[in-house]
Amino acid sequence: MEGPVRYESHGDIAVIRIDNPPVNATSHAVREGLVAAAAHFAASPEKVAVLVAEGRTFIAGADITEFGKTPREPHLPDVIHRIEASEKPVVCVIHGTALGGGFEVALGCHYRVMLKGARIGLPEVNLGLLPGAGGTQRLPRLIGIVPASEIFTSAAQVKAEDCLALGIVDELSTADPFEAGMTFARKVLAEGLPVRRVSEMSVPPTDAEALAALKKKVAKANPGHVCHLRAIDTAVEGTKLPFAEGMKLERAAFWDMMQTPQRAAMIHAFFSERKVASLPELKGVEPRKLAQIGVIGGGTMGGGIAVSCLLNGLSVVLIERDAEAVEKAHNGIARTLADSVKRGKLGADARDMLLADKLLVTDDYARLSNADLVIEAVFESMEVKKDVFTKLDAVCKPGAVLATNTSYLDVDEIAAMTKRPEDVIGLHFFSPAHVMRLLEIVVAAKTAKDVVATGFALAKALKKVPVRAGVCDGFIGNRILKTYRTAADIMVLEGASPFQVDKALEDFGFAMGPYAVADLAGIDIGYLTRKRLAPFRKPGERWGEWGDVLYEMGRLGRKTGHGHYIYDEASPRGRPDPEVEEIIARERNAKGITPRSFTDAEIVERYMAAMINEGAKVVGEGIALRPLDVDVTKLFGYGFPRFRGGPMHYADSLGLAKVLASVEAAYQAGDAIFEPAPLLQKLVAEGKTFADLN
Ligand code: T1G
Repeated sequence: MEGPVRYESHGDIAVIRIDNPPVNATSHAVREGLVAAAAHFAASPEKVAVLVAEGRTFIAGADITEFGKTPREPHLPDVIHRIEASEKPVVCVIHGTALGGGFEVALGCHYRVMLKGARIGLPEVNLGLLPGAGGTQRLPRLIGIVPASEIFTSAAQVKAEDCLALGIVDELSTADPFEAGMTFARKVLAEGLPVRRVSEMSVPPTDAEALAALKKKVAKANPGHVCHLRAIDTAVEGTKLPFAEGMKLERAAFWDMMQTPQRAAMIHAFFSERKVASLPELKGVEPRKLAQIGVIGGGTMGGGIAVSCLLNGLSVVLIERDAEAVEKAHNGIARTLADSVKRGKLGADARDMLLADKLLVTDDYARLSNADLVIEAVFESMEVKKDVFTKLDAVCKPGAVLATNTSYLDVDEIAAMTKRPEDVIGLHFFSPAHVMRLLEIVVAAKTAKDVVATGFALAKALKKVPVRAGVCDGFIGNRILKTYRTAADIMVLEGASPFQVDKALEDFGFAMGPYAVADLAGIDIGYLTRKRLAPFRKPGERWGEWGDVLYEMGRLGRKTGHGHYIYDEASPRGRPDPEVEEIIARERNAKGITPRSFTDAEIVERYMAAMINEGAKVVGEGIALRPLDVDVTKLFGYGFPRFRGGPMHYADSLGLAKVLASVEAAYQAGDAIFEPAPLLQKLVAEGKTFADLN
């Protein structure tokens, strides 16, 4: 048999091997190969078949690159039906990750062996889909509707031991897939184990209360998504029917989800997350060694960066200005690690080892002499940064990478302070740095290629999503944030309530609206940003100043229990403060503005137009390589709703001509921030999309 599926005969045992790198996805060729192998097995003397996969993992799902294209027969449900219908037992061996259609293939086999360390999952909801090859019909028959629904609505990966305990698999093994399969097949032969079809099993009784509670939890955890609850309904309604009817119901639901913009958006997010990490310019470029990391500053960012390094196997030397600050920084890191232990993310012994062997907090710069990469995370002042980089230039070994965690300052200017600007790079982490996955890698004019490669290697080591950014004020993320944040302020000045703005954007899918975010980040941050940007404002540019009033009133947001919202026992998540509306009304008055009402749709349109237009400028100027880099930045660093794919993907879904019209309308209203991006105008003129530039 040619192709990615091979058939081998080992006496009474047939071995069917799937070999479709990188993750054995069930591409068209694999599906055809499995159908041929099933037919061959039926016609051959072997008495039992073992299904295994080559490489690092069993089938990791349907081939996502085929989605959105015309589906080709055989479809996966039919392939699995043929395997399950076999009159002779079929055993599969799961290693690595059996996900989505891969796990559904396993559910179609009569027996499942799992290697220790392997995991299964049904992550289709991460792609805006639901299991479409029997997952919602077979898994409930094996373990019940509620446990099955927990698996396919959480997209969680279930460990081997738990799979055995749940009855999802029959045996665990520490052998390699082939040996594990052969051993179990011999047992099937020796004990005469029969064909056992999951589709013929009856569904265990369902605890209606538990099901209702799960639906409530799922709806709350996935606001705006359509696939999660549809998956549960499909399992519940489908398993009330004969299996084949249930499969039809699942298929219909699957195709409904396939047509949704959410599916397109989430698959765009899936592949974009991977594309940002592989830069053509870094092909064949070896990163420098990364074992010991230096961190300058033990505050919120420095401490978080140190924890992220420690939790991912790197040793850390953290520098603070004096003994008191050293102790404070050490205790801060110890507290964060203790929290990881409490949440079961880290063992107590491992924590003790990290603090004892992997972390050194000191005020002695000389201890950085062995560091491979040093990340400066001190106060955002160019003077302070320059002082630090002068010291680093003196103590760090040749070839050490010198990085700044600045969130907007000029990295070229910082690099120029050293005798080795080619070794300087920006590594912009997001708070909390040991949690937030985004890492903006800011490439300065003189940064060497292998230093860029080292930044990306660090991102991989820290399990971050790296986005390459050029040097400008605020790089990709914060530069765009400034613009749409100002657009929101202008709408408030014109009459919208900040609370309406937040609600409209939260309904659109953002985890938090801009004013709730301002309260979380701290009103003082916004105040300092406005002060810093004041000298650069263009004539006629409008901005909101009520934040300065809140600042002067000492209302700094959540940290003081009062910002735009009031945070107290009655409302820990905050309730709108009517006094803020009064402060804004006074500002409108002072500026001679007659307020008007806004619809939620208008707020979203104007806010997104600002974001997309600035995104187009960032791509047009080469600060971001492609529109997908802007999407990934907003998805992983700024709470952009994943089911909309990111601002640039969202723009394509709206139609760029429509977006440009919104931008031009706002620009004609006199706001310089809406000056149309040349790239947006060009794409509209050429009838192209942002996707064409990815
Ligand atoms: N289809 C096509 N390509 C895939 C793929 C897939 N399912 N999974 C991974 N790749 C590519 C990926 O783009 C990358 O390519 C390379 O493999 C390595 O991936 C009917 C409809 C398996 C845990 O959602 O979660 O089945 O960038 O960098 O970090 O019900 O990939 O090298 O060119 O991520 O080791 C359900 C998706 C599909 C699993 C490995 N399955 N994949 O992680 O490597 S829907 C999924 C993953 C479905 C049925 C439905 C991860 C991984 P490139 P990687 P990794």
